[in-house]
Amino acid sequence: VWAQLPQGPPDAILGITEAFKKDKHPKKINLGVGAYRDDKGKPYVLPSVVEAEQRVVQQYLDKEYAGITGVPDFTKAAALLAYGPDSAPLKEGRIAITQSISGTGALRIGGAFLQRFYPGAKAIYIPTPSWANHKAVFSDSGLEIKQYRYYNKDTIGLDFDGMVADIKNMPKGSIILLHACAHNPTGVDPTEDQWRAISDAVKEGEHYPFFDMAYQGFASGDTDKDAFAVRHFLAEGHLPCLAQSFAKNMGLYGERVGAFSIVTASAEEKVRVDSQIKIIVRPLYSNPPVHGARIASTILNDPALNKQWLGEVKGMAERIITMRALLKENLEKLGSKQKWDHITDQIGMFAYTGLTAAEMTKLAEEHSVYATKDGRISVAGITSENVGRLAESIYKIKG
Ligand code: PLP
Ligand code: TYF
Repeated sequence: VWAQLPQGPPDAILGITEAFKKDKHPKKINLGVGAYRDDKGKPYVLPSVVEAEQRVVQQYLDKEYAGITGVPDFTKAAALLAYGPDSAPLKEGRIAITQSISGTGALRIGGAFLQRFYPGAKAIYIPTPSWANHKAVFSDSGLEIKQYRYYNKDTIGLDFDGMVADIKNMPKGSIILLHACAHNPTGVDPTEDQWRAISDAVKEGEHYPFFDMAYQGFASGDTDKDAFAVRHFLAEGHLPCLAQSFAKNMGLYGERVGAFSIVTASAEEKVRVDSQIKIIVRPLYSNPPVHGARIASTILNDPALNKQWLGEVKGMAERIITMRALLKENLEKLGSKQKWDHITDQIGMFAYTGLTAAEMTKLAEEHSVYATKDGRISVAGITSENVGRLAESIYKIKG
């Protein structure tokens, strides 16, 4: 049956780990996939997660199916985390929300919902560049992919003018995907003032904002600060939708904990939106797994544990910020003639080094340092021990 089936390419990001595993170098470095590592280079299970999981297990809860939209205590708390306690739509019961298979699943439900019901063109504008999976998720949802300018490779920063001009040139009522914070892959975010201008341009065009928030807390170490864009859009009267992931900020990667929500115009509209979300989810996977959502819910709903978790998120964000500074410092100490300010200016899990694909290949082949060909490195994979060798490797290639 499959004799004619072509071999597909490996995932651009997850494929890196396979190449890394095959390398025999004793000091090889993997900066490919965006997964947090502690300063010993080990995966990190947050102490708040360990505590919450023990509490969940000790309750000997039953293993019945969750409802189609998941664990209600979790989704309520997830909405509160994103939109904030002062959010008018939240207080007025106008936010439809469902648990999802992490952030990817949330994007996929959103894609399906928009494909089925959005009254305008079935296209979505994503930034150039964007997370590699966005194109696949939305085109598999039946949406046409279009792009807007985002990154300026000359400044290794935001192409703010290009972005706003592109938003203004989109057909009225276009769907636009926005990374809420810690843009992947560039680590380049708009400032708060720039977000205000972006919100104005989106409003002017009557566009539909779709926020992808996979790193709340990871950018600044403060979950409220990282929610600025989403909350500002709401305050400005936009009615966006939102994909949330708890993979990074709770380290719950493999538990697949996320949420998809739609801000609606009224409590009555919310009920109808809810009903259609359920109809989309039912044939996709029926209902989500409960264990990870129970862990997240325990953390979010217990004030002491929540406070502890926020401290741990801050700790992860701060270690990343320290590694950025160390990498830059090491490159400068080596006498690099390049400017490396962007390494410390960028935020979140990734740094966009500005290295070309050919230079990234050299980095892997000659120095056993693995990362994506676009020059992105996962700063979370840098440690006090490997930062020196990393800087030397980059210096040998770039000067
Ligand atoms: N969106 C962005 C921008 C991401 O970087 C990621 C990856 O972590 C996701 C969504 C979704 O990831 P997950 O499905 O693991 O929550
Ligand atoms: O960009 C990253 O590295 C993370 C993790 O198919 C990831 O977002 C990468 C690829 C993928 C799923 C998750």
